[in-house]
Amino acid sequence: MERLNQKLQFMNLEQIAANFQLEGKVEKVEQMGEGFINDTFIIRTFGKDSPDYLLQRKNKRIFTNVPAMMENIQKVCTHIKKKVIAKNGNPLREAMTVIPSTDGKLYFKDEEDEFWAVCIFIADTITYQAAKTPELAFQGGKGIGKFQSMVADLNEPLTDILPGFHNIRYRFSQWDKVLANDPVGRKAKLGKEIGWIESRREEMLNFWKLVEDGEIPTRVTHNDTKINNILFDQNGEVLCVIDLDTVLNSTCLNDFGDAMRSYTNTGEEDDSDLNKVSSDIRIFEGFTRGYLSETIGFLNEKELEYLAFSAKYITYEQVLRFLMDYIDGDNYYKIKHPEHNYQRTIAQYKLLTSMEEQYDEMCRIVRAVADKLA
Ligand code: GN1
Ligand code: MG
Repeated sequence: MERLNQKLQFMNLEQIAANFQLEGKVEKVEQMGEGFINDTFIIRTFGKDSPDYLLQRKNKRIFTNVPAMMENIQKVCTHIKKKVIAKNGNPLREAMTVIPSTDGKLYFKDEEDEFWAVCIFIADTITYQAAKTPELAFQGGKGIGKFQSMVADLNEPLTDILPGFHNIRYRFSQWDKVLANDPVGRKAKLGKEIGWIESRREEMLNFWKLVEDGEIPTRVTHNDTKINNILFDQNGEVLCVIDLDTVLNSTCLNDFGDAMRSYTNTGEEDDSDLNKVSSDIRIFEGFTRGYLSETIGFLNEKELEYLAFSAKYITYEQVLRFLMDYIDGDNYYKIKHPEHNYQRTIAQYKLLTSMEEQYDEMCRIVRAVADKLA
């Protein structure tokens, strides 16, 4: 029975794939990855003449305007491709390629109103779940920096498909509502953890005020710069930044901070052994060197001043988001067990405190790297 269900699902996926302008004949469709948000599959085609493809069912509860999201992605990819071509690069490998549906849209909407999108699967690449060496972090930093510098002159407007995504003022408005409702009665036992959030509220809002006031500028940014969203080539260099669902206008600092949240963590994002979790300053330094080597030319003085802070900011935001989802009854992130969001919360909090302990050193590193490049 299990096998039969699998087969049925498999057949449905093939039918979904048939709605896109694919080259070659589909061999099979397989599940891929373990994203927290979307469902991802790989479409294998027969033979070497046609590429394989990534097929994604976009989470429409989170992405409430998939057509606008796909438009954003297309604008960014088209822009990057032009730059890659100008440098004699390979636009099919150094940029994502969105495949239109058979009726010429950037997505396909199925009978159940689910949204699907396809892009070319870039073969022969390497992805990492963690940055084990400063050298890898350096390359990752270059990759994100290069991405930001390539899209810095994108003039076409992007739709704000996730209003308030890394905006802590917006996150607090959600937080306050969830805590007031306490829908599954979890709040009472979480006094200490709620205190972690409240004791830093003002510090975080003070930072965000600089963004609101324009002292820290808003640019085109990726907003989900975890290391597994970067494709490396066989030489260990960054080929392409993927997972562009969250490309938005925001501050570059969020991309830096989110990368530091994932790259520098010596444990897992949801590690059950807190002793394994800490922020590795050597990785921070490696990434900073790579990142600033690509961005020093356009970042302003305030951005440099707050670069190290952004690591704390995004890690704090992630603690808040996981804890908020736990209090809310686990509606946002996919979970593997009932306490998963709580486990993620405390692991990310451990990471945050590790960053706080090393914050002066992080600031010193940013300054030293920037001065050297200036
Ligand atoms: C989500 O889908 P994924 O795993 O790349 C989330 C990020 C979080 C991350 C936590 C749209 O990213 O913001 O940082 O999980 N994406 C969205 O690992 O909420
Ligand atoms: Mg991802």
